[in-house]
Formats: sequence, C-alpha cells, structure tokens
Amino acid sequence: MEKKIAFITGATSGIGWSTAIQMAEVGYAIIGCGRRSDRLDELKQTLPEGTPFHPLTFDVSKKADVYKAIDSLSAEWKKIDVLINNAGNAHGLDFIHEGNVDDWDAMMDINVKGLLYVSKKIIPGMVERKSGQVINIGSIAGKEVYPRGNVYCGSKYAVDAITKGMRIDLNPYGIKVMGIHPGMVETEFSLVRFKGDEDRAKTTYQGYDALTADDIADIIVFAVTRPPHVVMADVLILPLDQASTMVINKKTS
Ligand code: NDP
Ligand code: 8X3
Repeated sequence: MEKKIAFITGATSGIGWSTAIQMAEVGYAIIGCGRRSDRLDELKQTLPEGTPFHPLTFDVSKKADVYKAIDSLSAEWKKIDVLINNAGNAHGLDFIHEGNVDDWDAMMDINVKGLLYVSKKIIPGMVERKSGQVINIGSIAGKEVYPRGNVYCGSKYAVDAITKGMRIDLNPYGIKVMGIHPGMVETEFSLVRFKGDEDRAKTTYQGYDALTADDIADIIVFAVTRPPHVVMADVLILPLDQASTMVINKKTS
C-alpha cells in the first residue's frame, strides 16, 4: 500500500465518520469500523474518489469478533499507521443508586474493554515496526465528574489513564500516543444516551453552538500531520459557550 493506513473505530457516525473523510482527504487509506455495515457502505461512497477503503463490521465489546475481524485483514492492510480508538457512547444519565446495570456493562465493555481489545490486536504491529500513532477519544467526562455522569465518567477516566499508560509503555518504540477530550459535540451521541428520545437529544444542543464532528476531525488531522519529533499528547476541546461539564452559556430565547 503506497498510502498510510488509518484504522478508525466508530466510523459509521459522528466523529469517526468525519475523521474518515478528513483523513482520506489528506491521503490516508481508511479501515472504517462499526456495527452498521450499511453505514460503512455509505461512507465508502462519501470518501474522496480513489480512497482505498476497507470496511470491518464488528462489535468492539465482543473480543472474539474484534480479533476475527482484525485477523481477516491482508498483510498489506495490517500495516496500520494510525489507530483511532473512537467507538463509544454514554448509555443513560442516572443517579448511581438508580443506574441500569446493562447500561453500566455497555459503557465499560464498549468504551474501555473495546478500546483495549482493538489496541491489543494493532499496537504489537506498531511496536514491531517501531512506528505508529494511537489516538484515543476520551471526553471532558474523563477530566471532571458531573451529576449522573458516574459510570460514563468512570469509563472516560479509564480511557485517559490507559492513554497515559500507553504513552509511557510505547515511549521506547517511537509510537505517538494522544488523548482527545471533547466537550459537547453534536452527533448521535445524545440519541444513544437517551435511547432514541429525539426531543431530549435535541435539547442537549439547544441555545449554544456545540462543536461539530468536523471540529474534532480537524484536531486529528492536525495531530497526524505534525513533524516526526512532535507529539500532540492531550487536547481538551470545548465549544466557546462551554466552560466545564456543568457550565454552558445557553441563550434562552
Ligand atoms: P456517535 O453516537 O455519533 O458515534 C458513536 C460511534 O461508535 C458509532 O460509529 C458507533 O457505530 C460506534 N459504536 C458504538 N458502540 C459500538 C460497539 N459496541 N461496537 C462498535 N462500534 C460501536 O457519537 P460520537 O461520534 O459523538 O462519539 C464518538 C466518541 O466520542 C465516543 O467515544 C464518545 O464517548 C466520544 N465523545 C463524544 C462527545 C459528544 O458530545 N458527542 C464528547 C466527548 C467524547 P455503530 O453503532 O455502527 O456500531
Ligand atoms: C460527552 C460529553 O459532557 O455529555 O462525552 O459527558 S458529556
């Protein structure tokens, strides 16, 4: 493969979708992942013409499926230059004593263990080649806890800690490791958190200009286009109207 290869989880929607397009625009071949294969077909049609694209349909929380999907790549596609661990969601927004255990399982299994399963299959190749870049999508929820954020925040604090651990352990191998921690980004995120309640999801982004998925993709492209000696290690990115998880300057009229 002449082009560098980016492996993007959660490429069927939101941040991952925009990242696939912007990475292709700067010359990357794309491995796009997600559970919805129809969306991956749609993504393929949306990418700049001539972009080498390999869809992989799997659930990141199912270890055997993750391994099978990544093992199915040809030797050429296995030489992944950039791994973007983006797949994830919040499930529910409940006080800890009222939380749904299935939601807790989903957030830990997808946001934390899913990231680890994918990393386990891809990072050893980077270590062998002594090159590569890992970009983990955390959240402002991994930097500060808010009411009813409990387990989602826990999952994103874990992503932050794992990212820092990766940077330390991979330091001898010339592998760049970055965490990106966005505030409010208007995607399907709230639709998933509120289990398909469109009105509630929409309200989350009303009264201020939330970030867009493209804003996060911009940061990713900036990070992967730095000179070899430069690592963008940690970025907290917020909408202008957001000062913290709980302080958002919403206009009421
Ligand atoms: P979206 O809901 O738009 O996208 C989530 C993506 O994750 C989808 O492509 C979805 O694909 C994939 N995904 C979810 N669960 C699984 C699973 N079990 N297996 C495989 N893929 C899965 O949300 P965002 O784009 O906003 O979210 C992307 C990341 O950004 C997440 O990690 C989120 O926590 C983080 N984030 C989002 C913020 C926001 O305000 N939107 C703020 C801070 C961080 P599919 O359903 O096809 O499997
Ligand atoms: C998404 C942002 O504040 O809803 O990670 O947790 S927040």
